[in-house]
Amino acid sequence: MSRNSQQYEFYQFEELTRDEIEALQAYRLPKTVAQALRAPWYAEHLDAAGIDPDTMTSYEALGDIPFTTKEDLRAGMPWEFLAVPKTEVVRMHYSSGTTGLATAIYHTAADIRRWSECVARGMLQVGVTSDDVFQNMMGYGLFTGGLGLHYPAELIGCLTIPAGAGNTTRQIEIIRNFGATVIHILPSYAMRVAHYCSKNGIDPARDLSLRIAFVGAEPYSRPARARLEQALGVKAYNCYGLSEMCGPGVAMECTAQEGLHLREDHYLAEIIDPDTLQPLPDGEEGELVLTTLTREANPLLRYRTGDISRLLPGPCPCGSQHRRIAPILGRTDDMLIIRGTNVYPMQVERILMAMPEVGSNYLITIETVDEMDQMTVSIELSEEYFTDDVRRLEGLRQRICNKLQQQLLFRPEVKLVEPHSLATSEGKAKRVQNNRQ
Ligand code: DLL
Repeated sequence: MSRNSQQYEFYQFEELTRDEIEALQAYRLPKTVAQALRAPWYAEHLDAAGIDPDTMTSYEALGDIPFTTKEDLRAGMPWEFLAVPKTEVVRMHYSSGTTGLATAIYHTAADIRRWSECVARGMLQVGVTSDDVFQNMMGYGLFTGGLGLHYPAELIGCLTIPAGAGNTTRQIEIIRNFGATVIHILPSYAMRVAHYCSKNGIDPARDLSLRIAFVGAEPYSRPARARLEQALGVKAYNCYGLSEMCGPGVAMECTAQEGLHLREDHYLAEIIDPDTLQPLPDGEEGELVLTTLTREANPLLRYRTGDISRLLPGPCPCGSQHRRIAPILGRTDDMLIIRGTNVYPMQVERILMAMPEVGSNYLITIETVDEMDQMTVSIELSEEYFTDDVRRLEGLRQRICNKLQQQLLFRPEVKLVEPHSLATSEGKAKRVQNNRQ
């Protein structure tokens, strides 16, 4: 018999009213500031900024607190941000470091429990039950994608399979043998699994028992999600997070799939203009800034995530009153400035993934040619469309160039390549190669 979400005590926080959420935030913010003051870094910097935790009882007061950046975390490595004695720490994760030196984040036992409950709420919200068989196809280890969904799945009572990333033959074998119904996977890896299935005559909708995929850790567009859902016969729910904020589960999609609900009783969110650092109103795109509200070991105040999103105004059709963010468009440091135009790889992906002629992988290369920036998009063709007919290929190439030009306001070079010929990686996909001088 399946248990429903109401039977999990921690699920009640999902059902708070707007007033209750805001009251809880106002109650927790001064406590979090006081906790942060136990860390040497914040003791020094908050004192210098004249911050008194007792006055931090409103969203507006938050604006007085200085931002914390990834550079600050690096400068404070390894212990400056730790707010509890080392003996109280039970786990450490290390951020992937794709944009520079990695940083450590520490957790007490209570931090781990709260993190698990946050993620479990997101899983329950889309209908995961203790009857589900959950196969975690994300890397285990310092990366938070593995353990970050493992414990929540166990908390719900799922049969939990720590498959880890890669080895697609074995993944499919396990899905089949043990009847996995829910998976957690990187979007780029999901498309490789889909390709493996089609190459081996497996129709996931018919031959596998999958129904839900939690997909995150890297940006992907709506058309890419539609492809993934179709190819694997699942409903795919976006899951966002970052190591600095525990990991996955900061925000997750509900069944309405109209944005990702923040777990606002644990994270306070702001959107700022990354240039002026001023807060932006709901609905405007900018950098997501997060403050932890319950973390003991590593409280972070106004942490600049570097991720571009917006707070979605208005209530969600699902009824939850936790606010939503739009899917992440990219990182501030992913933004390419080409001939004076700002370009996010996701803008390119949205166009490509909506075209059935295009396969699942693409690579943007930036070079300097005659002292000018040149952007080349190498695009895999889909297997159905792959042809020797040069005229047809040239027609398609021109069509893609035109669509990209309309979006980007300059004309990139487009190269069509064979299906599955671009390099793939076990971890997060690399979409941009910057060879600019
Ligand atoms: O990627 C945590 C995670 C694991 C999230 C599994 C979701 C699922 P990091 O390795 O520290 O942590 O990388 C964090 O990845 O700042 C975003 O730029 C990006 N990212 C994470 N989730 C999404 C998403 C994990 N759903 C960085 N959409 C973040 C877009 C995402 N980007």
